[in-house]
Amino acid sequence: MGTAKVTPSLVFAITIATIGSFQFGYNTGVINAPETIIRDFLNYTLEERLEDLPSEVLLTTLWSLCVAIFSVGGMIGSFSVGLFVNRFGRRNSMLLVNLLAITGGCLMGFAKIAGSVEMLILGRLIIGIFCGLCTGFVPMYIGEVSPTALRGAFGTLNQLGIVVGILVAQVFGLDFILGSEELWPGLLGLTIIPAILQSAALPFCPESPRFLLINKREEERAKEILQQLWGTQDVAQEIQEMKDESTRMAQEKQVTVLELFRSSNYHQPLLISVVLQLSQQFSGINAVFYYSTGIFKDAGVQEPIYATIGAGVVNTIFTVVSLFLVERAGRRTLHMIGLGGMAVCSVFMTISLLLKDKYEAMSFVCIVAILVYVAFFEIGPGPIPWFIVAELFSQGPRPAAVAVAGCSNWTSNFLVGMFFPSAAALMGPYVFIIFAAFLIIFLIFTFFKVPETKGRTFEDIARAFEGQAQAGKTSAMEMNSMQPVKDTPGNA
Ligand SMILES: *C1O[C@H](CO)[C@@H](O)[C@H](O)[C@H]1NC(C)=O
Ligand SMILES: *[C@@H]1O[C@H](CO)[C@@H](O)[C@H](O)[C@H]1NC(C)=O
Repeated sequence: MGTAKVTPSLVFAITIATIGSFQFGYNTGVINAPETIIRDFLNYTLEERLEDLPSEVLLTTLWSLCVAIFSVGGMIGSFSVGLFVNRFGRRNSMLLVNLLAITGGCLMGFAKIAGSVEMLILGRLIIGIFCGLCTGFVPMYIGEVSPTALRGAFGTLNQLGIVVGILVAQVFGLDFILGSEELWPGLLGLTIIPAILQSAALPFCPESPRFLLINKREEERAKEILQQLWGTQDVAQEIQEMKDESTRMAQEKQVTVLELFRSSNYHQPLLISVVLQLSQQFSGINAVFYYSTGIFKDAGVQEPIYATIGAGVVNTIFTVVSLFLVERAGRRTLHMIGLGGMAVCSVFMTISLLLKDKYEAMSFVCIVAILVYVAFFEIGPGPIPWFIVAELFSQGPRPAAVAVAGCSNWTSNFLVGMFFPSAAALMGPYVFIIFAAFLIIFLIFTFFKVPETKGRTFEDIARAFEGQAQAGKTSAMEMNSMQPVKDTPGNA
C-alpha cells in the first residue's frame, strides 16, 4: 500500500470537490462588505412599499434575517446529507445540488432589479441549504478517494477551501470590484460561476470507490477506480479493508438520535460535543465574519474593508498553521489556548471601542485585537470541536452524534448572526464583553470536563467515562493524565 501515488486524476477529483468548500466560505464571507449598501437597498425598497420611512429596528431585523437565514438553510442541508449520499452516490449528489446554488444565486442576483427583499432572503436560505449539504459531501468524498496515508492531509484541504472562499468574497467585496451600489447583486450571484464550473467538471471525476463497493456491490469498478486514482495495481488490501469495515458496520448497530439521548453512556460525551460546538459559535467568530466591516467602521477605521480582508488573510494563514499544530499538540490544550486568547482579545476590542474617541490609536488596537482573535480561533475553537466529536464516538453512534453536533452548530450560528446587530445597537462596545464571558465559561468547562482524545482509542475513552460515572467524583483531570494508547485512525 505504500506504493499509492498522487496521480493527476486524484488531484483533479479532490480539487473539483473542494469547490464545494469554497462555496461555503464564499457565501459565509460575501455578506460582510456590502452591509451598508444592502441596508440602503432594504431602506428604499421598503420605503416605496410602505410609503413611509421604515423604522431602524425593522431594518436591522430584516438585515440580520438576510444574513442569518443562511444558517437555517445550513441546518436543513446538513440534516439531509444522508438522504443524498447513499441514494445517488457521492459524486452525483455534489453534481445535483449545484442546481440549488444556481437557483439561490439567481434569486439573490435579480433581487435588486425586481425590487424584492423576499427574493434576497429566499436566495440566502437556498444557498444555505446548498452549503449545509456541501459541508457533508466534500469531506466524505475526499476521505473516500484519498489513499489512507494521505487522508488527513487531503482532508484539511476542505478547511482551506472554506477560508479561501471567505477571503475571495472579501476581496470581491471591495467597492471598486463588486461591492458597489450597482454591482452588489453580482457579488451575491457570483456563486453561480463555481457551481457551473463544478457541474462541468464533476462528470470527469470518478464516483467514490467506497460507495460503489459497499452500497452498490460493484467491486470490479471500485477496484479500477482505485487503481487509476492511486496509480498502482496493488489495491487488494484497501478493498479488503473496506469490506471489513462494512462488515463491522453491519455488526455495530447504528444508534439513532433518540437512543443517543436515552442511553446514559452517551450523556457525557454528547454534552461535551454540544458544548464544544456552542463554544465555537458563541466565541463570536461569525459576528466577525458576517459583520467585521461594520465593526471596523464603528471603531473609526478609515478603510474598514481592508481590515476585513486582513482578517481573511490571517484566517487563511492560521488554518494552515493549525494543520501542523493539530498533528502535534493535544486537542484539549489547543482548545483552551484558543478560547483564552480569544477572551483576552474580546476585552481589548471592548476597550478600543470605548476609548476610540479619546485616542486615535484605538482603531489600530481594534484591528490588531480582531486579527489576533481570528488567529486564536483557527488554533482552537475552529478545528478542534470536529476532531473531538469524531474521536469521542465509535462508528455506531457517530453519525447521530455528528448530526446533533451539526444541529447545535447551525442553531448557535443562526442565533449569533440574527442577534448580533441588535445587541450591538443596544449595548454598543460592551457587546464583546458577552463573548468574553462566554469564552471564559467555555474555558472553565473544557478544563474540567473535556478529556484529551488525541491518540486514544474509543474503548479507552468510553471506559474512562464509565469509570467517571461510577466513581462520581473522579475528575476529568485524571483522565487527561492517561497515556495515549495508539493513534486513532484519522477521519477527516
Ligand atoms: C460549524 O460552523 C463553523 C463556523 O461557522 C463551520 O466552519 C463548520 O463547517 C460548521 N460545521 C458544519 C457541520 O456545518
Ligand atoms: C432611509 O432612507 C431615508 C431617506 O430616504 C433616510 O432619511 C433614512 O435615514 C434612512 N434610514 C436608515 C436607517 O438608513
